[in-house]
Parts: sequence; structure tokens; C-alpha cells
Amino acid sequence: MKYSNEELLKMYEHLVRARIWTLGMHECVNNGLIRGAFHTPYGQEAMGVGVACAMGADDWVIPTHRSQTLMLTKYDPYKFTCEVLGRENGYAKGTARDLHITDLEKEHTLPQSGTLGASAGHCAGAALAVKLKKLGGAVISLQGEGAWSEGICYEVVNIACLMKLPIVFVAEINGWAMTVPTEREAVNGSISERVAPWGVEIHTLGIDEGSDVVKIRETMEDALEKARAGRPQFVEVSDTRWAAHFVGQGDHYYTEEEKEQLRLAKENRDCIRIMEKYLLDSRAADEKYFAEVKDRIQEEIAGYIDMARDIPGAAPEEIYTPELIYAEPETGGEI
Ligand SMILES: Cc1ncc(C[n+]2csc(CCOP(=O)(O)OP(=O)(O)O)c2C)c(N)n1
Repeated sequence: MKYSNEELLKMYEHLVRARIWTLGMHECVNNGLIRGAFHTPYGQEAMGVGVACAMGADDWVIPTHRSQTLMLTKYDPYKFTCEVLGRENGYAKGTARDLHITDLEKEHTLPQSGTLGASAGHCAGAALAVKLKKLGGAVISLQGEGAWSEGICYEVVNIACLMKLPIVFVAEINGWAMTVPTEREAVNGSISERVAPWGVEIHTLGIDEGSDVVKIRETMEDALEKARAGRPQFVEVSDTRWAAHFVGQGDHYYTEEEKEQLRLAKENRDCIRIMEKYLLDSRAADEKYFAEVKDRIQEEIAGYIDMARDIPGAAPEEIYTPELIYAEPETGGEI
């Protein structure tokens, strides 16, 4: 076994925290504590935890609108919760929320673009900077299958392979792009097959493996190691979006058959239950331990929301400053 029991239990805790936090945020949307769209990572927690745990100190990532689980694993969970709730003590005084949160110094998360697909280009730019400055890490470009229908993604895979950039492209196929199911979006739902002609090295985790946090972490660690050596990688992971695109959208666009598939996914491919089976089989934990972790984290998340509730949002004059609006210009190096 590659990971110690301590590491496995830590991953389990991250999964449980992500699930309970997501349900907590759902409630915050319903009771008005979160204003605006909230895209839940419900059911896809293994992806964020697996990627976050695989990252080395020198690696970078551009997350997606559904990467809260990754951020919850990397960031301080209370400060991240405050950010999502728009409070002044969040990472960006509550202005970036989960969509545009960035931490260049410590957690190496670069800002994502609101334009679907654009992040692939930004990641290639970051990977070029990592290469030119000899920083040693690799850049992870996370995107869903909807984003992978944007042309820029394919141009960027070509350039990355041509320039041997330290980059790992990830396509998370969760079955939907907003209200459009994968089979109505593309003739060929396999993104691996679409990127293969450029010679990028491909790793595929199908629907039976895509909710297994251990497999995701192993795959990402392998891909990152190769990418750091200048071999661009592509990782395709299939999992299931357990709820609508954002909280409050409703499920009116699901057919009865799609609702049944969702029910089966929840029953058979729940990342928390997969991890529990793993821990039970390897005798690393028992049911009593699982119950204790869930109770403790339930209290932890309720505490975060209670503490954040009374904290105000930042005043406009603290937000609209030139330092927060404009980045420092920086010159590049030699190619
Ligand atoms: C260019 C562009 N078109 C449309 C949108 C609106 N939009 C935001 S998320 C989304 C669906 C994304 O699907 P996917 O990439 O599969 O990620 P998922 O939501 O499934 O996690 C769309 C169409 C956008 N932000 N940018």
C-alpha cells in the first residue's frame, strides 16, 4: 500500500468535511447567507481531495467553479467558509468567493476565468513561466467536459506538447454541462480520444474508478511527476454530478431515466462509502470511527457558519482600491 493509515484517514476526513460543508452551504443559499449562484461539488468530492492531496509544494492549479472540495482541503476551512459567505475576514475580504479565490504565495491556486475553457490557456501560460523560471513544479488545468467543448482547450494541448510544458490537463466528466447531458453535447464523449493525436500522455479513470479518492491521488501523483519533467499529461476522470448545476436550479430537465441513473450512482458510487470500504478492508478504521468523524465535522462546520454569520462584509472603500483591482506588471524571460 502506497499510503500510510494516517494518510488514508486524513483523506477520509477531507471527503467527509467536503460533503458536510457542501450540505451546509446549500442550506446557506436557502436561508440567504450566500447570495448568488453556488455550484455544488456534491458527489464529486473525491476529485478535489485527490488532486489537492497529490499536489507537491511547487505545483500550481487553476480550479473550476466546482472545485470547492479542492480548496477546502488546501485552505484553512474556516477562512474559506468566510470567503464563500462574503465576510470581511475571508481570504479576499469575501469578494472572490469560491469562484475567483487565489493564493499565489502558499497554496499556489491561480484565479480561474469566468469564460469557460479560457483557463486552459492561462494554465499553459503559467506552465511556460514555471519552465522559463525553472521553478520545478507543474501546473494543473482542471476543467469539466463542457469546458472541453471549447476550441481553445485543443489548441493549448497542441502548444503544450510542442513546447514540452510542465502541465497536467484534467477533464472531469460528471455527465452534464449545465443542463446538457454529455451524449447531447458531443459526438464522441471521450475527451482522451480527442486529445490523443497531439501525443499527450493519457490516463483514464472510468465511471467505476472516478469516485475513488485513492485512485485519483495515485493517478495525479504519477501524472504530476511526469509533467514536472516536461512531459504534458492528460487525465480523464468520470464521476457523477449529484445535484443540479447550481443550488436552486431544480431538476425539471432530468428525464426519469436520468433520475434513476443518479439514484444508482448515489447508491453504488458514493466516494465516502468507497473510502469506508477501503478502510474497513484494510482494517484501518471501523464504523464507530466513521460515526465519530461525521459527528465531529458536523459540529465543526455548524460552528464555522455560526461564527461567520455575525461578521460583516468588507466596506466598498476597502475593496475598490487600485492594489486590489490591478496586478503588478511583470516581465517575462527568455524562451
Ligand atoms: C464561454 C462560456 N460559455 C458558457 C458559460 C456558462 N457556463 C458556466 S459553467 C457551464 C457548464 C460547464 O460545464 P462543465 O465544464 O462540464 O463543468 P460542470 O459544471 O459540469 O462542473 C456553462 C455553460 C461560460 N461561463 N463561458
